[in-house]
Amino acid sequence: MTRYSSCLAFLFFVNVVVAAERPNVLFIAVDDLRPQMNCYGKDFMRTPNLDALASRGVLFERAYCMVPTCGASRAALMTSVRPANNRFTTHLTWAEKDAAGKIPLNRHFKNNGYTTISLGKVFHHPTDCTDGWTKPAWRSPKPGYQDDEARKLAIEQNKATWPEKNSFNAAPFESFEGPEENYPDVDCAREAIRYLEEFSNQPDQPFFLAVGFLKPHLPFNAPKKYWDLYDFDSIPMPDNYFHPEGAPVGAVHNSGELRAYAGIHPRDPVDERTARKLIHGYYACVSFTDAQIGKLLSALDQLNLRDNTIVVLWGDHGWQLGEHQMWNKHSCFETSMHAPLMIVPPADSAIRPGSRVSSLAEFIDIYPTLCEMTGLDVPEHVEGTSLVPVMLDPRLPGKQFAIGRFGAGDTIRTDRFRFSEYRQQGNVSGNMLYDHVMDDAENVNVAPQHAVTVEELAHLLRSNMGKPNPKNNQ
Ligand SMILES: [Ca+2]
Repeated sequence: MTRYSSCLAFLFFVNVVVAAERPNVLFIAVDDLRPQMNCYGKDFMRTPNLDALASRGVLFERAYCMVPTCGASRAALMTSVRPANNRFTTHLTWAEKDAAGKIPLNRHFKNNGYTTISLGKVFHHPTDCTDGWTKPAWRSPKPGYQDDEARKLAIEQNKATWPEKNSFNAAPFESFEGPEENYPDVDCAREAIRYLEEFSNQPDQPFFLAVGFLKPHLPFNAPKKYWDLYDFDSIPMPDNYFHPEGAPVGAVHNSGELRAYAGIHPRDPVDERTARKLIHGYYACVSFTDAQIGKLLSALDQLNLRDNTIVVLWGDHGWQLGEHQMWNKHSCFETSMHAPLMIVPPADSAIRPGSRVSSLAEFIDIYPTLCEMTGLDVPEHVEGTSLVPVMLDPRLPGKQFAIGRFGAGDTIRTDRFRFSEYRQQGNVSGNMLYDHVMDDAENVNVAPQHAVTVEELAHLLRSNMGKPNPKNNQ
């Protein structure tokens, strides 16, 4: 053996040994899940598995997405690059285009010896950053609606009633009495367990298994038994089913995503009965997804993978369930930006199970956090900071601000305030300030009364927000 080849053999050996000791990662994304769980203080929610997950690890009480829409949020999280007005802007964002040359999280793990698998919705596009996966990303072929006749009829009725709509979806909810295996998310959990079984037979090979559930994204389609966990008659309307006072033009949207669905008027406020039905459907879908996550956690236990597997759970952004008479995401309000984040460490960690971190966290922080927890280097381009210090000691002050954006708005959250600034043709066209000590529902814009705070926060926002992508300037 030459000195060169023995050196290579040694390096290979070191790599294998280190890789074998590295913890696995089960990376769970839940589409459009806001912190609507029992463990986030919503004590009427039936989310036993998510609550159990929180008790196994660390719950971030104030984690924020970077952009409240699917593709853009996921691209920022998966690359740890801040969004800008020409980077990560829509639900159709491609991470590999808007962050070309940056190593995405999946590829970083693959490059470091992990088997990386994508099941369900992880990136918005299944073929985004595809060379970061060991196998092509997999999605269930099962249909989202179980009653296909009802689906077709609803679309026709939608077209006939409101031909002025731009697109025509079926009903925004479905309660199904048949077998739950017919839904794509159940199929996705089944596939994930199949992989976990495979991985449990290869204990020396670390894995990064990404599993992206589709619910509670619209339409709120779930088996009837999950709807039955909640009583329609006791579902309340939001306390603030009205527009916020003094919000600038463009801050409040018209819930366009919802309005494509059958039975939803193209412009008028959603009537109270439909609003409560939507809220009921969202709750049902949260519990439905909770049950799928429970299957994954049980499989981890049964396959003896629990002790050496990090579990990360994130919803890709918040959701307005009628607050400010808005539905969907797509705003700079707290309801759109605030999202669930939980991280469960391996068994030998010094991180205390059941910890809650109340300091601010940004979704770009997930990437370097996972690097630190698995002993991987942090690539130079990464803009987030590891959350491990606050996970070890939740009393630490943590991040001083969380910055995000949507459309023409840039927004910053500090411990006390949320401040957002809107631009047209590069000039500031409006702003809004909410004092969370006085008004945590963000009902009254107090920017006009707090000029000094506005100036300070505008400066903090502008000096720390994402840099535009020079390649996207036309
Ligand atoms: Ca989403």
